[in-house]
Amino acid sequence: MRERLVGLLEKLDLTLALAKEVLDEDQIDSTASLAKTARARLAYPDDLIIAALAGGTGSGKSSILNAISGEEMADVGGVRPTTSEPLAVAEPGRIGSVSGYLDELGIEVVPAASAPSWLVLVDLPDTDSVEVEHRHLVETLLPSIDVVVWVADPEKYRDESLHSLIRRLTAHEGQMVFVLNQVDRLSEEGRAQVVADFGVSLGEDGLADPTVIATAANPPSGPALGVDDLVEALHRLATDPLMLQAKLLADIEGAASTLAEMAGATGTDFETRVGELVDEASRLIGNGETDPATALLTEFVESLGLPQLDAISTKIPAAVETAYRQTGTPLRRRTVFSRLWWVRSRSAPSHTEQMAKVTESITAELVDPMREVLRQRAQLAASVADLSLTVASLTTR
Ligand SMILES: Nc1nc2c(ncn2[C@@H]2O[C@H](COP(=O)(O)OP(=O)(O)OP(=O)(O)O)[C@@H](O)[C@H]2O)c(=O)[nH]1
Ligand SMILES: [Mg+2]
Repeated sequence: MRERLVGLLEKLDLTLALAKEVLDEDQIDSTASLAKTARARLAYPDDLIIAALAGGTGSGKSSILNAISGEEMADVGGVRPTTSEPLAVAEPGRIGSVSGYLDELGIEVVPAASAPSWLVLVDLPDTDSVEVEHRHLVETLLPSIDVVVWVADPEKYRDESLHSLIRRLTAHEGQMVFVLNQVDRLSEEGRAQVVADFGVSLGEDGLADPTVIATAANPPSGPALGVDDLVEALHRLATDPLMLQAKLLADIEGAASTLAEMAGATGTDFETRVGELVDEASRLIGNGETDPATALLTEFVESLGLPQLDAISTKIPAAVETAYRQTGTPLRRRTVFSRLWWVRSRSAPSHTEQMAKVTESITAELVDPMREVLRQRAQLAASVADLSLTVASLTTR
């Protein structure tokens, strides 16, 4: 499978190379960085997962990290938001294999002797903070992480700031686990109700079968609850050979559909329409009606609705003028000397020859460049379609 994923990333690179010819840099930025991240992910071990704790401030992310790693690694606080920089913990022996990848993401990784060897756990700043950069950090980091553990508490599990993020990530359902923390503050009955309602709210976001785990990671009294269940759920993901594949496929599928949208439809009737256009524009130019010809050509280019044709649009008046010169009319018009007019018109090319030259000129100046833009887009669209089909064939396997 690994080779197939590498092959798929090569296809994505080829598609990106075509996209660079057709689309603006900022349109392909996110896809390019996704390709880079996916490649980097394939380079680190697949017998461990990087899981990040995300969610609102005070929900208990740092407390869960401490409970799982068995040490007080992260600050747990009363002054919110407590965590402002992401922090990862890993078993000392695994640090070497992931520190490069995490370093690229700006995440410091520290050793925790009792952390499971198959898990690198990242404590993220909150997702609902007034500190906007936290949210930004979370949004840019999440695509690089294998599993996200969304942590909520009994008061905030229906918060829009959490659910708006989930709705954008439904394709990644298989890489998400939900935790309802601080259940020690609820009665037995209340726990079941809130867990069920959390599941309902996630269903409303578009998730088919979300995993919701009730925990009390750091209750003021009594033992921690549910942390083992969470570890078990994460272990299932870590040992699922299809998990990483599913994540990368979902990422690439998302990239392919974004590119497909931007590549747009190329319009199969272009050749028929352009043939009629050139005939009509040439007739107008032949009659000296250059302004209506310019308007007609401009309207046609605009009707194609492609920003890449803007440069051609601006060349239309000059191209019409060049075509008009092919009729020889400017000379005839400028001449007041009737004898010269007579000599010129006798030696002037026939009307049919003139019209052929006008058509040729319009084609060379405007239609051929339009064809080139459309050809590049068609190539991109074909490449994107090929990419999507390959993803689909691997997804259903
Ligand atoms: N009652 C109860 N309190 C908890 C539990 N887990 C955490 N807390 C408390 O909730 C508060 C916030 O916990 P943190 O772990 O710092 O929460 P956080 O999600 O990391 O918060 P930020 O870093 O601000 O995003 C602390 O006072 C914890 O002691 C729990 O299971 N039960
Ligand atoms: Mg914290």
